Amino acid sequence: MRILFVYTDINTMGLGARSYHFGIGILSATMKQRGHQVELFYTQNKNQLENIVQVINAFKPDIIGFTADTTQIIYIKKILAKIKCFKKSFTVLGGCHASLYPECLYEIEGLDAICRGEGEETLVELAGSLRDGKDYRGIKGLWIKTENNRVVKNPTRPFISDFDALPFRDYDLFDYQNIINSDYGRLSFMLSRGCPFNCAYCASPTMGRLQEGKYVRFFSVGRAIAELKSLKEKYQFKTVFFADDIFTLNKDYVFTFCEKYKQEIGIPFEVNARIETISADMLSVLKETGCFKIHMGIEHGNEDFRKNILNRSMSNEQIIDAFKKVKEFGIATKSYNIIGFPFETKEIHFDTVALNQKVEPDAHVCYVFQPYPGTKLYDFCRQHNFIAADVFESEIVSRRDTVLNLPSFPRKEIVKCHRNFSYRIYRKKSLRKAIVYKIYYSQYGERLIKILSPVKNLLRNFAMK
Ligand code: B12
Ligand code: SF4
Repeated sequence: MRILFVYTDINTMGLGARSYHFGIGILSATMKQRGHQVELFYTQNKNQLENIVQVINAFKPDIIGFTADTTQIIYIKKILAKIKCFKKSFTVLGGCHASLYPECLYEIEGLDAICRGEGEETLVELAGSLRDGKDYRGIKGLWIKTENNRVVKNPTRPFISDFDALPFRDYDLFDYQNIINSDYGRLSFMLSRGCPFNCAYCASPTMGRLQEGKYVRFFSVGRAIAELKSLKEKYQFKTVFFADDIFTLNKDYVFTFCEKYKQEIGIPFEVNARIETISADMLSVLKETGCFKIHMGIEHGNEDFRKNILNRSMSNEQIIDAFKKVKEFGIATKSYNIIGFPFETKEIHFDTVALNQKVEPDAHVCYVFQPYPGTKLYDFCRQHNFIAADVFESEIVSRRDTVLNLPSFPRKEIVKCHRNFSYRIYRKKSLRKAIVYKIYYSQYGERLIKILSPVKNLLRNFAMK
């Protein structure tokens, strides 16, 4: 069978960097392993959606497999409207939006099915049934449209238990060297799936409740290193970013992984960590292995708000201590922050500014809160009428603007505070950094950055000094 994957990457922030998709990477490898042919339609440009028509004409797919998070749904709808005439292809949507809001199947015209949860086995079964002319309406993991817009809702299947048995992800499908180059020579990699924590704004824990079995899984160290080695042979990269939810979750794993990584890969790397998992012995091993930056979520600087609304139990003291420890080991830090949560006020947003001023991260990001279906905070927003029912009909612009209507924190104020966030953090310590960030987050920042993307390396070095 011929499968065309569609991955739109529109209005996502970043200096023009293209992105890899781990989900499509593994689905593609799985399908190729079963003898199917695979193609990809990838775009970062909303004015080039109709280019898919040429790809469909040339490739003649039996299945068109879309992937999307909530921010991309609007573009998937537009593509489906443009390819209405290609009735011969079976259309299926997977990813976190369809998984957590399967009802979108009723709302998206031209879509035949959605996949809930992990898609490897589901897609293999679907392709096999379509090829053999078998009835596919009972395939686990799928909701399928039948006659008169009726939907068969099959249960999900358990999480994949033999995680190591998954093939190496397909990187060739993407222009992978180009992706690495567009991200400053950085290769992104994932060792795991899942997160055991339960932050109220995050889609990850909700995905964990969708299927039976063990959600948090890591590749064995041997399996992970083997895939990294194959990448090292094929591509040129200067650093590695482990994009796992929490790289530092299991101390023993980190120690064993680092030992092998140092021997067999030896390329500087950065990781995501959760405050509570930071310890001196782990930092020492990480530093020795070449870890140069650790990203940690602060998300909000007010301890009570963080505990009660975001369901994040760490104290401010723990946050300050974790950032301090990381720095003591000569490792750079990056903080993640969010503004515009339900019930937030401008006043308590300044606690986030203050905490960042205190921990002095070397880098940081601040996003405007977006409510994702399936999360606690999404339900909260609906209950309190902070968002309209048709919220997904609007373009969600790279988390620089809010879709919420909050009496406690008006939209105008949220946007203004977001634009000034970085400036406020750095103005006392480094005016140069503060000004560069002010431009980056300004109204025209995104456009300016696109224009300046050929010299983005220079800009980054200038800003980070
Ligand atoms: C790595 C990552 C990234 C990477 C890679 C992008 C990507 N889309 O994979 C980067 C850094 C580029 C990124 C960017 C963004 N991300 Co991101 N990202 C993640 C992260 C940490 C892991 C995702 C992952 O790779 N999981 C492992 C793979 C194997 O799972 P998967 O992609 O879900 O795929 C499986 C199934 O869903 C299914 N499936 C998926 N697609 C399809 C298609 C078909 C046809 C079928 C049958 C099945 C199927 O099968 C796959 C294999 O089992 C998650 C958090 C999390 N833990 O899930 C956030 C997450 C997905 N990201 C999120 C967001 C918001 C974004 C951005 C919008 C942020 C921004 N820049 O503005 C962009 C959007 C980019 C885009 N165009 O999709 C949100 C999405 C929330 C939501 N409900 O919409 C998440 C859930 C984090 C959160 N805040 O809760 N992200
Ligand atoms: S720790 Fe990170 S990945 Fe885990 S639930 Fe919280 S925000 Fe999501």
